[in-house]
Amino acid sequence: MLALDFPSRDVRGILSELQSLAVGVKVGFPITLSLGFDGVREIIRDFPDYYWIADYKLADIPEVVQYILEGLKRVGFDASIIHLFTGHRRYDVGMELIGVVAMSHPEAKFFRGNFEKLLDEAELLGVDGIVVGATRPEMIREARRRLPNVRIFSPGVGAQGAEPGSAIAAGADFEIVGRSILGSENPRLEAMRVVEAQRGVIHGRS
Ligand code: 3DU
Repeated sequence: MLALDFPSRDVRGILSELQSLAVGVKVGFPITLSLGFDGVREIIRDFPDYYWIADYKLADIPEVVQYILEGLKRVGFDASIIHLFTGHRRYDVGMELIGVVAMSHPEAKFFRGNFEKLLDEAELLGVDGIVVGATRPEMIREARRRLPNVRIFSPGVGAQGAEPGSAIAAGADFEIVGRSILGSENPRLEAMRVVEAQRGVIHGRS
């Protein structure tokens, strides 16, 4: 999946080029600040085959989260990322929910002590997916054991150091890649490299 953070190039061109290589696109504040929600809505409308994830990492009281989720659904998103540490009620939005359990960046030290509790919260809330950083393969393995039916999304591949395919090898369902593709001279070629590494894992070649 592509993390479409920085609109350094022609966004539509990149989305067209990656259609056969990426199954989803994650959109957050960086690109929304430049395109606005109307711009994001138009892009989602023009590329309906991607699984569109709203990554605004929601962390608020349930009434506010419910209201925001309804708005994001109207923008056209298929799923939304929420923080789990705030605690939640069940939401009625017709949209998949993905809870943050363990972030990939080195500064994310608080996730280590709270990992088990956040997994408990993900289970209690019945989320469809969780985020576990690709740089933390031992946590991916543990999350896969604990929540066998929940999809695991792993950012941190490429720019943050995790090798393409490594999170999938540990049990993740999807790897999320941003800068190493967006910042590349040839995004399609870079995405092919990632997909080829993932295929290698799936076919047991690595
Ligand atoms: O490092 P990259 O450029 O490949 O981008 C990673 C993306 O994943 C980026 O959009 C960042 O916001 C997101 N992310 C998480 O959601 C959670 C993490 O633990 C790490 C990155």
